[in-house]
Amino acid sequence: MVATLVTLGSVVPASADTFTLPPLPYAAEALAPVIDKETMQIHHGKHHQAYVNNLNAQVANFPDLATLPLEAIMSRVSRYNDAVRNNAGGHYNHQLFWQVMAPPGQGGEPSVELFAAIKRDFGSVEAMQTAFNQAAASRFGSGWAWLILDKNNKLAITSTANQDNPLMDVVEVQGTPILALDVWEHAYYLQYQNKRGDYATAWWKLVNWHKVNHFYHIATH
Ligand code: MN3
Repeated sequence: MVATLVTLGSVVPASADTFTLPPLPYAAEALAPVIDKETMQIHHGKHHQAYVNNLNAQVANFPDLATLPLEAIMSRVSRYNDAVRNNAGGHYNHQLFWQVMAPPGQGGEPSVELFAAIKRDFGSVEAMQTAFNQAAASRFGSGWAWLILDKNNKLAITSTANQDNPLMDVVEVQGTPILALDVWEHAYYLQYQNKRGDYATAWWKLVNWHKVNHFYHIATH
């Protein structure tokens, strides 16, 4: 007796996933010696991939996730569950984080326009960096430090817990992020162990000012 083959009318290919992991904009080893290759491989390939997978799993519960830009999901994140908040946040935050870093020596410097705004709002680049590192150091547990353009079009430093970010309608200080630092232990522990401050200080060697300048320009025009 010949078995009857049952074929599905349509097969949804894997590429139909709403959210996908973008490739790193540089090789995993390119940020060494500030961030080592293994940390980058695990952080991007395992952690960021998990946020993408877990966010895709929520599309069945909230079909509008498939139709909205990530930034729009953030601005109305209070409508969803914690899984969307954590994983859409994780996806957005890491996409930004990879972009605002470059191999040491390749990141350029603040544009004339951004430099003037930093001077206006913090006094100097060094004072801004000190405030940023203070925010990174004082964030209890897991989270992020941010340089944002706030609702008054001024630059401000803030930090958020877990995978929250300043675009979310659930956070205290809202604004447009132009620079982000991941201070979860998974971002630095292999190389820096418990020395989060050393990681934050060294990380400035990686800042991709070309991108930060661009994000500032977009946010202000
Ligand atoms: Mn991370």
